[in-house]
Amino acid sequence: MFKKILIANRGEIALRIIRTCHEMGIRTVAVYSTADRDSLHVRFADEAVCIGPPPSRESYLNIPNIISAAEITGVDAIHPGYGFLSENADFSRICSEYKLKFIGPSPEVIEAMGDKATAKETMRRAGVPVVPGSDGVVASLAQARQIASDIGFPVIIKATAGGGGKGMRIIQSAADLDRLWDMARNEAMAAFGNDGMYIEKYIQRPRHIEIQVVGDQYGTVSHLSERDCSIQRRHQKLVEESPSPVVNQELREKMGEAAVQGAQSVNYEGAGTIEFLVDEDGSFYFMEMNTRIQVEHPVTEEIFFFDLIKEQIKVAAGEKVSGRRYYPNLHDRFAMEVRINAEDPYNDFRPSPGRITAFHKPGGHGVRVDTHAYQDYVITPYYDSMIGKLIVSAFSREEVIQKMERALDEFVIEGIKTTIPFHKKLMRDDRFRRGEFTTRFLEEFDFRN
Ligand code: MV4
Repeated sequence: MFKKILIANRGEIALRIIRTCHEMGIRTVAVYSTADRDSLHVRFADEAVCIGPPPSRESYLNIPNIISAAEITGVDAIHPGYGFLSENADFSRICSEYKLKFIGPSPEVIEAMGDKATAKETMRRAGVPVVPGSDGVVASLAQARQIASDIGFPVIIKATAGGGGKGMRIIQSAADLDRLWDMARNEAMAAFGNDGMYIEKYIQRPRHIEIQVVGDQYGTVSHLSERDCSIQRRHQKLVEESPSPVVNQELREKMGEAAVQGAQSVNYEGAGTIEFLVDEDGSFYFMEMNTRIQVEHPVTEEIFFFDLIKEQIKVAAGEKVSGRRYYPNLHDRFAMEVRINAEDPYNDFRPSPGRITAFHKPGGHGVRVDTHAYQDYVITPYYDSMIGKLIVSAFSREEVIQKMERALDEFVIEGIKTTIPFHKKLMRDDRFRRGEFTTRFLEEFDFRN
């Protein structure tokens, strides 16, 4: 097992990783920018190294400085968390050149899944259902027209270098396609330096349902059921839950098996997520694979009573996963996470940096708060606005929502605006309470009424 791990991240996830390392008897090294000098990850790590000024490019994305910090402190491994360098194949490759174990998959797998058309083709060959469309990237507008007329409008064109909603265009007609094709390609070139585009049938009202997987170094992949992440605003998730209100045991097993097959086909090592679109008729289609631990991993941890960060560290150190799937505890549980962002929901979710003048977290049975915030903590404008996650778990979805409402009422954050009022309103919405929502839900939800 590793003796010392460097955490190449900040905020709640850095703290989350440090906690598990210490439970495992592993020493920790934090890295921080000058904006994060007073952060809890710096306080709670055994050692801390400043890696640069506030802008991410010069600190949390600064590979030479992070590798230097790892060398100076003599760590065996680097945990990248989420965001920043977590899905950077070059970083993963450089870590191994320096004999530092990157806690995550190989650079080749990161690269293959990072190119969305390649990822889709890889999954299709492994027998995972994919949305009908082009085989890989489309060579020309003429070919795009041909495919679109074969599958029928509406279609969606996606940048192969995009992902997470970046570089996509919904196309309603042949005229739209002619008009938007070059525009979309030029945008993709400007944004990603790669203008490869692929096409698929547009699914009008899908749910976003993802399967958590963990693979070991011996070719075995296990899954830990699904998370429903359909409640999103402009591709930012706001609420995640498990089990999904629309996934029955049969669908869960089919999606789980498909995810395991897909991940196993690339010898996937580490924790990963296979994202699916689920249609109104229960058909599911591969969308993307995330090759990192995700923000919403605690939802799965709460229903399985299982530490995913510990599992990541164990498989990185060469331990085996337990089989084709993990089993939840004796009684089926339900869990839900809401993201607490320093944003003003009354003002188009505009970021709201500043000093937290009062801070009280909820507690009690089935309530978990993962946060790096505290009273007098200053939220700077340099990083993303998520300041914490409130996760509750219980034996039914109804009970989870009741508990969430209670916990939100107890949560006190003053001095900045947060998404708490939004979540309070959402929890009272009838359609949400019935579990009737798609990825379009928030387009129609006006929380001020
Ligand atoms: C789609 C789609 C409908 N049909 N693909 C958005 C993020 C990126 N991972 C892919 N996305 C979508 N792909 C087809 N063929 C709708 C979306 C989509 C979406 C997906 C999940 C959650 C929220 C979303 C919001 C808008 C669009």
